[in-house]
Amino acid sequence: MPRVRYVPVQDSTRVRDVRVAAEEAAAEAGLDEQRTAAAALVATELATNLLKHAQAGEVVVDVVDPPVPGEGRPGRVVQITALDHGPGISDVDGALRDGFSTTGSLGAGLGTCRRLADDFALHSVLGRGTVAVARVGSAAGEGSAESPGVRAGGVNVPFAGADFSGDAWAWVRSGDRLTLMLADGLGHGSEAARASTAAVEELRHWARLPPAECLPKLHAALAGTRGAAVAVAQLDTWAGRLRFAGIGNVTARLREGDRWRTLLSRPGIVGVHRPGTVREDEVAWTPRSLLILHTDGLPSRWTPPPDTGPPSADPAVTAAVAVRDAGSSARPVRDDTAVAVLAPAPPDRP
Ligand SMILES: [Mn+2]
Repeated sequence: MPRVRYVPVQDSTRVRDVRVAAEEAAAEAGLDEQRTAAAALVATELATNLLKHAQAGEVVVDVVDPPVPGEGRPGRVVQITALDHGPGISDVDGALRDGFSTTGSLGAGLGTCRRLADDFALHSVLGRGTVAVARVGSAAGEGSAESPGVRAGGVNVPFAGADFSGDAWAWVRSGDRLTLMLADGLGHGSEAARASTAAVEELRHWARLPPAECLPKLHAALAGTRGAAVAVAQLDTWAGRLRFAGIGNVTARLREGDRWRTLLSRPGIVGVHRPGTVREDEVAWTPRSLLILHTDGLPSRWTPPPDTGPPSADPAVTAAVAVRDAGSSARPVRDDTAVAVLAPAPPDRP
């Protein structure tokens, strides 16, 4: 079962823990020595930067599917997400230049992160904090040969800093069909993770099926586990249509222009109790659309704030901002929290 590594960073002793987490994730992802070193350096820099700019924050290190998935290949990319509630960075472009440092530290700098990582995105709002996401895969630029015009990404935060998250997301491709799935294993901890991991593994066999046909396959595969709530969204890039089906309590929000629409799941528990019929929604997907799936670690009534996005922002950044800002309200988090985002690729992307 894949681990999710969550490291709160309150002082410099935790920087080493973040580096070790990145090295462990790199080993899990099968990265070579050079890419492992790159992941370790990026992780060290992001953790150091948290202390420098915000005094404290959190780093999540995870092995994820790449934002543009290859045909039939499982994700083997180390994702390092740093979140803080600090004062924010006033000069984001400047902070991304090599050699830029606001405090004269000897850190490699965020410019180095951007150079070493396959993807690097920084979101900073003065007074609210900073989110940085870096992905390091086996080779820079791999898989970017043909862009389907859409990207997906997510963030998974285990409850109480546990080794495993009961939530899991996956992003797979079959021809023109790209499928984003978010599963919430019942409860939390390793047994919940076993259920959601089974859903991820089974999904990889059925990437060509529409969501309503995929869910019964997942239901069969999850028999004997605790079961999971599962939402499946599938974009047909050729037709520009998004199909959605879900069973259980995973929330799906679709931005259509200026409003958010909720895509409804059926009651049930995949692997335990399946509704007789699984209804599938089909909606148009445009370059202004944005889809956010989240588990019940976020309040089910949470509404994405008006400044969510923009749609072309890195989907994992949008997910991380949602986790940070929705989780910072008065309501204490009592469960694993995962958010997965489907977003149009920026038009100017090379
Ligand atoms: Mn849950």
